[in-house]
Amino acid sequence: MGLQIGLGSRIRKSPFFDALVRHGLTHVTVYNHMYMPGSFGDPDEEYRALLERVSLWDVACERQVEVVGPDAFALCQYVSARDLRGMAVGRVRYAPMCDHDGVLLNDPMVLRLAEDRFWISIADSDVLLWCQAVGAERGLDCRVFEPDVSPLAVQGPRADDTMADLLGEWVRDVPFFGFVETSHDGIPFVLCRSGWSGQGGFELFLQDGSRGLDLWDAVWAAGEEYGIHPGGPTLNERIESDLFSYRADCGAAATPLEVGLERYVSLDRDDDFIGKSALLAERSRGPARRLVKALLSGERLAATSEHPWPALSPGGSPCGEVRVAVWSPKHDSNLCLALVSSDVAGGPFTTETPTGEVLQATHLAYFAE
Ligand code: THG
Repeated sequence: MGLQIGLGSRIRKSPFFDALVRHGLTHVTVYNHMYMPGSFGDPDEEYRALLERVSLWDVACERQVEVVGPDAFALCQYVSARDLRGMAVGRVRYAPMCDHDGVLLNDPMVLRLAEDRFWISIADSDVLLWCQAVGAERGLDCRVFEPDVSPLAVQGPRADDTMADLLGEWVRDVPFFGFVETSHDGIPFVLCRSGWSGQGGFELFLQDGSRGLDLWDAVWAAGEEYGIHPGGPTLNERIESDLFSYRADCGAAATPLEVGLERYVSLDRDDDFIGKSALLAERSRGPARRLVKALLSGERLAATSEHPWPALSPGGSPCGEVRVAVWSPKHDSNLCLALVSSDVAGGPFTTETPTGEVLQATHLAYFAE
């Protein structure tokens, strides 16, 4: 018998979980102490459905941290490296969050539900604890908790048609990173134009965990005439589209300046935020490493490795690591993200796979630039 990993009931299941099993889920990972679906057994078809039709993803593991009360804005503003001033109700901002050393802690989307009420829609780390502690230590008057909210993503060129059939033509007017509270068949959710792909679409933030299967089935039925397919966050497409994955792309200790998130960090803000002085110092000396996107030589890679691969400079010395590597249909080549020292970044390097094969990396771009 091969390796068995016992997960048990500490790993939470989403309200959509039984629907995933019904649709033939084959690959799952763990994110924010929950199962996150990866694949239903045919990654090529999942990629095609996302680029050409419409794809349905359980992303309930993108948990919400709700901050509500008179000082809710003050807390969100202080933990965010991005300036949130001027953000209207019904709008979203992508707002990286750092620790006091300027190290990235998370890269959430922040939704403003009311003047004094926010959802911080988090990547994989325990932002709930961080925000509760920072709020309490600073004596801020607000409540910080995890609400019963579970996002479901509808992504791809036919996502608008699918959601218009389900909810009405008005959905086409929802702007990017804008949202409205709505419902279908008594199921309450926030409809937001967002999602972790470059193909467009919506996220439905389900507000009643007991109605998960009803919401999944309703979207599925509406999408059937558009060729809807089950999927999940799609590794090759998201790299092609420059979407950052916290911890997959950088490990535990990288800064937003190293990983290409500088344009989402408001270093010239006139107010203080956690990590500001460290990030200002880093900006003036220049980041030590850079996240780069590069083409990789060799046969089509089947799946990404469980471990990063060492990156070697043209002179043969260690210069960082290849964090993720995958076949890219868009580039008709293997594609990787590598975190390499700044003196090597921008040029060629090599990497050694777990089977000892040496692949040539050809620089494409600094990530997200
Ligand atoms: N949806 C929701 N929550 C999330 C994610 C999500 N939380 C975790 C993780 N994903 C956060 N990471 C990102 C990264 C990029 C984007 C969204 C979430 C994104 N970026 C756009 C871009 O780069 O073009 C726009 C950014 C901007 O202009 O402000 O969409 O996927 N609910």
